[in-house]
Amino acid sequence: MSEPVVYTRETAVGLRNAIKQIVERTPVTDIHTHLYAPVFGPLLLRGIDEMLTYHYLVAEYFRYADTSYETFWAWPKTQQADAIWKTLFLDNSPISEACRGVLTALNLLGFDLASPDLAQIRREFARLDVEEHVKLVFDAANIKSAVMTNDPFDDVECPVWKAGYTPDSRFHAVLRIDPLLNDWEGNCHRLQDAGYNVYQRLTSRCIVEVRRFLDDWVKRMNALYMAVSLPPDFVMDDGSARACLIEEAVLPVAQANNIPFAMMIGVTRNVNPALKLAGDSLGTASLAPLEYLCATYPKNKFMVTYLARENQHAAAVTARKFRNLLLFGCWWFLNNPSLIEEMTRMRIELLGTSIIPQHSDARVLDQAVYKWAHSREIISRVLRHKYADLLETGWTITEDAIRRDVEKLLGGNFWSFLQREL
Ligand code: RAT
Ligand code: ZN
Repeated sequence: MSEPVVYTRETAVGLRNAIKQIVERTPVTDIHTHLYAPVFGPLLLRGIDEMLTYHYLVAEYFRYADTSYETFWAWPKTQQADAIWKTLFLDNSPISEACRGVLTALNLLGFDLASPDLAQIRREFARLDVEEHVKLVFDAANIKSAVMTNDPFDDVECPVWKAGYTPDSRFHAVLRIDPLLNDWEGNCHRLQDAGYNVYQRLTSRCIVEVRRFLDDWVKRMNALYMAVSLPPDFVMDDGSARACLIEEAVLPVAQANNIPFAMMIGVTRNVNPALKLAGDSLGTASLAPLEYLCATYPKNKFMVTYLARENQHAAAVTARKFRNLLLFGCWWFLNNPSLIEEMTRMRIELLGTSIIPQHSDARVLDQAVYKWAHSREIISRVLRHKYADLLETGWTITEDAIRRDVEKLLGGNFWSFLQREL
């Protein structure tokens, strides 16, 4: 038996490297992505052109370029990617987080960036078959498994599920229900088309059918949780179809299947429709609906992330009050080093290790590499400072304790909240 490695005030130098190594070497469960198992075919985006046309970069491109929106969208994807490369990487320094991310991903995937040749990069990506590519990225990002975002209304996705999906241990499903909750009137007919006896007025018979729909899909997908993104003005006491559906259909089905309901709160969709997917923005939300739900439904489990920086402190305080609430990730516009660091530090100060500090939200396979490289670096730094503070008190830290903490942060907390074994 080897001696346990113990760190004290005197040996603090070794601690830094130990934390870094443990954080890098601990495989992560990426709890919210827009990646898909290879069986979903074209839904799994990958390669340089997809990375360059990521909507985060499209928005940045229009900060500099005077191309009209119509012209840009009419271009084929490679032409869009060429324009973004030229504008954001060659004519300007690629120092925004989304640009830097492309470079980190390329670097860690083995490309030489000293004199980058876009055509050559394209050719090298084109050589990778999908299985090779998934393995390459999961190894480089040290991902154990990724959670997809699955839409039962998607015309490409739905037939794959219906044909009898063969589970892929690298990818888990989530039942995403934005259309149902955010526009019941506009989407009720889609349930009707699928054979559910629903109508616009949410009578108790109709609710039974919505529950049947949700339950069928949770089971078909073996969904780890149900999820929705919500606007900043989301409330539970407005008598809306959404509030009714959450209380009468989503929460009972979630409870019956022992799965959480995840709410991603604060997105204002389409503030600039000309930007398409890049046109969404954000707003500060009220914490009241979350407090109401956690308090009224103690047998339900809630996973929550807010999009506005202004909501982060209150959200962490709310998580102190309710053990059926698990905070996750630095979502979208918060996925920037300065904000990840601030949020992770603050969350750990208020909640210890009982959080999920990050998810990648990757839409393109290769992005997972940079999202995790950048976040791991920050999580290491914050932990280093927190453990150093402990050493100052005379407390000692073992490597096993660090490993335990990091495993919780990078997946353990998620799986124990779900009460599932990976
Ligand atoms: O982060 C993103 O890429 C957004 O476009 C959204 O997908 C968001 O994460 C969401 O899940 O709604
Ligand atoms: Zn997302």
